[in-house]
Amino acid sequence: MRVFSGIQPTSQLHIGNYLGVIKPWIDLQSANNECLFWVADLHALTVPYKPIELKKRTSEVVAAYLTAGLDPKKSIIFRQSDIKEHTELCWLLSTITPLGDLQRMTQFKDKSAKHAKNINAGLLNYPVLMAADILLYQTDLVPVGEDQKQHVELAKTLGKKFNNKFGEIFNLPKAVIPKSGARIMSLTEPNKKMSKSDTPTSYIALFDSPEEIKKKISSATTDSGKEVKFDIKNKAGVSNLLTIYSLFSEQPISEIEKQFKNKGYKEFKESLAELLIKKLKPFRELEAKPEYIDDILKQGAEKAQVIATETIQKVKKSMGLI
Ligand code: AQP
Repeated sequence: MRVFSGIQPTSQLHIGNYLGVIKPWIDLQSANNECLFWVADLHALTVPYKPIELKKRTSEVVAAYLTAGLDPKKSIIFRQSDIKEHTELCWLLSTITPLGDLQRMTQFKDKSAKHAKNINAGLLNYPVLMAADILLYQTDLVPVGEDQKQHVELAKTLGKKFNNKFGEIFNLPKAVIPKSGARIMSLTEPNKKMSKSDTPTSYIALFDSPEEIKKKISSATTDSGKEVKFDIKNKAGVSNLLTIYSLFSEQPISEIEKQFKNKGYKEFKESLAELLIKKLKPFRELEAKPEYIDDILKQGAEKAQVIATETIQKVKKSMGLI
């Protein structure tokens, strides 16, 4: 299977990005799939950003990929803006995309509300660029968190529509959503997704110091009860912390509930903080060598370019452009 997925270099990566996608990528890479993992720097331009930070964030994302276990010998690791066919195909696909479909997208509505002073056309066209990313590589599987499922479905719809109109060009992708960890919630507002563009107290970044981890976990929102029990409806905060505990410790939630029976939230949170400090140590100790990262991106782009060129040629031919 050809696997394709990426992350935006918008801010520091958090444990939601790690549990929702990076961890599942490692399993897909180990299962001998043909994997392409990339940095979505063009998507990152749709929200306010500092140009000087973009390259640094891109390197951090690649460094996090490598620390987590992505292997450039097994997977193609590249940067979106290095392959110009992404934007070319985005334009071509936009000519068959109904405006109403884009206006209906949950992310567009959420981000428009969050960045009310910067509702740019890129934010609206984000899913068309994402469809171009996916279809350009004739992707089979797109591992994503719950929030991106709607965009992958649109990519499939546009691929199908294009094939019906111009001939069988695109492979139709399928979203792969993990059973647990697909929607890690904010530490401060457990009814909202953990997001890297929110306030830093709401997420644990992969590079957070032990002190920051302890502070953020101890002040994570829970409830007025005492019982460490999974109950999304009445105990959203505790349930989220249990999910995080379970995924990092690889223990079932029921075991963790037993372990903390009659022990209260303080002890549970201290133990979770210790677990995170231990598990995130490799990210903290990471020494990102810029030349090494540039080299990986360059080699990745060369390999990705071959697939992208082949697809765009077929697309342009079928549309009467060649
Ligand atoms: N809280 C989350 N739980 C599980 N998975 C998540 N993902 C994001 N947040 C969670 C998944 O991570 C991948 C990369 O996300 P992205 O950087 O492309 O953009 P996003 O989905 O918009 O993530 P953020 O953290 O909320 O970033 P900002 O704040 O920049 O918009 C995706 O597959 C996503 O599902």
